Amino acid sequence: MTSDLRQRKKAARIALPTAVLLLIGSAVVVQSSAPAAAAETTLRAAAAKAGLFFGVAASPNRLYPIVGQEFSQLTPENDMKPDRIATSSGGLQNTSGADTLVNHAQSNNMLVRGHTLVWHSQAGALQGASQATLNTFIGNAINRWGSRIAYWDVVNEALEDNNTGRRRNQWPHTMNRDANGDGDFFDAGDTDVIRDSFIRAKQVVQAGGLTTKLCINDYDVDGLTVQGGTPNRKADALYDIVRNYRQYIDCVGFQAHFNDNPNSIITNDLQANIQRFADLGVEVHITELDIDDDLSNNDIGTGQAENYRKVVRACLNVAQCTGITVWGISDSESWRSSERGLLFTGGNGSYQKKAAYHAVLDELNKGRNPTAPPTTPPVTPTVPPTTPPVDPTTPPPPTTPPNPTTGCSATVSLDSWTGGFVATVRVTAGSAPISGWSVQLTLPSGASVTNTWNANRTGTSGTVRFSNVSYNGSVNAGQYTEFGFQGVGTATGLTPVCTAS
Ligand code: 9MR
Repeated sequence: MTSDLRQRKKAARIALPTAVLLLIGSAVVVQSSAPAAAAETTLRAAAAKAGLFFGVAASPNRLYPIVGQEFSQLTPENDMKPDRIATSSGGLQNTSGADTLVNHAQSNNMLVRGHTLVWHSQAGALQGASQATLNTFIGNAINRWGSRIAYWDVVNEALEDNNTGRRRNQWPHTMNRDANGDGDFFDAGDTDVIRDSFIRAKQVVQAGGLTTKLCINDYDVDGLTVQGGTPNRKADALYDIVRNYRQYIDCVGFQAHFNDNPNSIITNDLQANIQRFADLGVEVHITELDIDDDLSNNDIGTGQAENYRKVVRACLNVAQCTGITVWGISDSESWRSSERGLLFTGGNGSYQKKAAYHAVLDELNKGRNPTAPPTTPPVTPTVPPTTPPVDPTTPPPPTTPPNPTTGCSATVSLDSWTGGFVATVRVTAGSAPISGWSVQLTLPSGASVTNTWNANRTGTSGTVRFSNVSYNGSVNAGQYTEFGFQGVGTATGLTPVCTAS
């Protein structure tokens, strides 16, 4: 990041006791209609219950117990960057730190985000490399860890600072060519390092039968607007990239390094921006979250804890926002320690929870959409059930309506357009907790699935089966989790059948 992005105004801070902050937070809570469940006491458990991961950036020398206890996803903060692992010919070197992190994640049942393959900064021996060499590196890096990496940042920070909406003009973007001069790099004759890197990554994933999802990641792309209401052109440019290359891009990372730079503040339209990317059918992640503790010119919230709460809530309110990662454990061990932007104080394995931690945990425990009505509200009969209108074309209701006391049930809501659809499936546990689930449904002829989030999938057309991923299999009694899929064709009359394990 450039130094102008690090400019901070340091106003005097008013320390509020944690308990007061929590009281302020709880005063605005609208209770969910779902039965109250015991609050989870770790970030990873609370997030899992809400159907998302909660992760942390980590280094091999800081793999303290807290990493596996509080977090369900790990991003190597520096150990998978090209300057660490790439040779000038696109080979791999010095992978021991990355290996340690991947192994640690695996043994603690954490997802891994690979960070990062193509980046103008920290390029090391790849600085100035050709697309062919980048492609070699992309293949080597993806294949080394295979499906042990759930998400890879294929391209990082491709867009310029200062809200211009332009690509960077330093390598590797100097390889870009706008053949017809129309101002974009999306045309057939254009050369685009973003497109070509994603095409290569997708080839590698498909050739290896990997489950790894491919992401583009950037900062200052969080809101629809920046300070003062100006459109966020950097976010708009990212949106255009994802829309144009949707077939290769599975996920989008909003870094979310919030500070006092006018382009780096938290705006009220964060959720709407997450939603518009989600509507393209990609997963959205908050990938590098930290929030300056005296952010003074933000549009929403006043204190750090409240700002954390707002960011977590914006993600929770969009089903395809499937994970939040904080960029380090504690303030003193952070890249921006002077802004005290994280959830813990302390260091070297001994950490103390901040008000921001409690706010995040509390917000996660509320789950997704606590104030929204159910997407498929139950139909309330307007006539007494003892005198139902007789309709000879309608079969009689079952004499023993299904009312499972255990197991799970599933409902689906559809968002359709000409030629395509997005389905959101809600899996609800019966009166007993479940530790895993699968949902089977049959798509009409001509419809097929092109993308899935929050679930593993078998099949793309006809009868398709979905099952939980590592972080959303456990659902408490009466609670629900959601997954989604996008498809082509028309999907009507879907009847999901849920089986619990
Ligand atoms: O936190 C990282 C810091 O330790 C490194 O010195 C720096 C340079 O590699 O990168 C920091 O992480 C950056 C991330 O890789 C990309 N987005 C911005 C992050 C903070 O600068």
